[in-house]
Amino acid sequence: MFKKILIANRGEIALRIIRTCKEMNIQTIAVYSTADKESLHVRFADEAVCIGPPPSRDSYLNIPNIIAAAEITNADAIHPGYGFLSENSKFSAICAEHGIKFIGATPDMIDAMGDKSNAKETMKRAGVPTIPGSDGLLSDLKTGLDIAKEIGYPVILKATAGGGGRGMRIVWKPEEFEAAWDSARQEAGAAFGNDGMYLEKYIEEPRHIEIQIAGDQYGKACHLSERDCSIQRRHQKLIEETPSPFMTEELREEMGNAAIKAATAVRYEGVGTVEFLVDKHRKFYFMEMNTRIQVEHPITEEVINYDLIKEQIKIAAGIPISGNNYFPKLHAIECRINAEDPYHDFRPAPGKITTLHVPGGHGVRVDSHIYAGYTIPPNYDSMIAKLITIAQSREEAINTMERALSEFVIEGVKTTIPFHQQLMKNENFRKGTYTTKFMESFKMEE
Ligand code: MV4
Repeated sequence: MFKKILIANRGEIALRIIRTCKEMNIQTIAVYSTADKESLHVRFADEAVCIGPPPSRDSYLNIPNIIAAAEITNADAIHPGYGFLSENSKFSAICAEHGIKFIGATPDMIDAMGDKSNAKETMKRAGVPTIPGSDGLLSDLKTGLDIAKEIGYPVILKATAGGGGRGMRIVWKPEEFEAAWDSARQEAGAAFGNDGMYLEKYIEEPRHIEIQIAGDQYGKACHLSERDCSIQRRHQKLIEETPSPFMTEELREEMGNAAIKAATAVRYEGVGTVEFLVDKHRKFYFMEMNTRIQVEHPITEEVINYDLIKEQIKIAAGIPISGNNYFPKLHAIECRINAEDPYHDFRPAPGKITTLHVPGGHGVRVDSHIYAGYTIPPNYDSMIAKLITIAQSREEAINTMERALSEFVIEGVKTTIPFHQQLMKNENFRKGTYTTKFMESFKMEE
């Protein structure tokens, strides 16, 4: 087992990783930017190394500085958390070259899944359902138009290097195709330095349901059930829950098996997520595969009683997985509490937290790095806490969430707590009938 792990991240996820390391008797090294000098991850780790000034590209994305920090402290592994360098194939390769175990995917795997068209073709060959569309990249506009005519409108153009919805265009009729093609390619080229595009039938009002998987170094893989992440705004998830209110035992079995097929086909090592779009007929299609731990992992941990960070570390250390699939025994919901003003287009609201009261009691978990007197820097993600409730049923988990939200006091900055309070009262949310379109019609009441 590793003796020392460097955590190449900040905020709540850095704390989350340190907590598991402590329980596993593994020494921890925090890295921090000058903006994070007073952060809890710096205080909770055994050692801490400053890696640069506030901008991410100079600190949490600064590969030479992070590798230097790992070398001077004798780290034998690096945990990248989510975001930052977690899906950076160069970083994964550089860690390997330095004899440091990257607790995440291999460079080849990151590249294979990071190229969305390639990932889709790989999954199609493995027998995982994919959305009808082009076979690989579109060579030119004419081919795109021909395929669109064949599969029928609406269609969606997607950048193969895409992410966060960038370089994506829905095309409702042939007359709109050329303009969409030009602008999507231009956007993708500028954002990713890669303007490769592929085409799919557009699925209207789908649900985003993802399957948590784990694979070990010996080719074995299992699934750990689903998370429903359909409630998003501008490709940012606001709330996640498991089980999905849309799920049936039969569908879970089918999607779980498809996810295992996906993981086994690429000999996936580590924990990962296979994202699916599910249409109103409960037909599901591969969308993307994430090769990192995700923000919303705690809801899965809570319903199956399983430490996913511990599993990541064990897999990286060469310990085989049991191979059992896990099914939810409870219901869990996560509300992402962001320092944003939900009454003004969710605009970021960094600043100093003057008063803090964190909810507790039965069925409540809070993963957060904030404290009274903490100043949220403007340089990073606005998520400041994850409020997770766990209960025997969905209705009870919602009731616990309402109770926990009412106890949560954060003063000094605006937060998304009022949004979540209104969401818990929303009829569509309570019925569980929401889709990825939900936030387009949601309006905050004053
Ligand atoms: C789609 C789609 C409908 N049909 N593909 C959004 C980001 C990227 N991961 C893929 N996305 C979508 N792909 C087809 N063929 C709708 C979306 C989509 C979406 C998906 C999941 C969660 C929220 C979303 C919001 C808008 C669009």
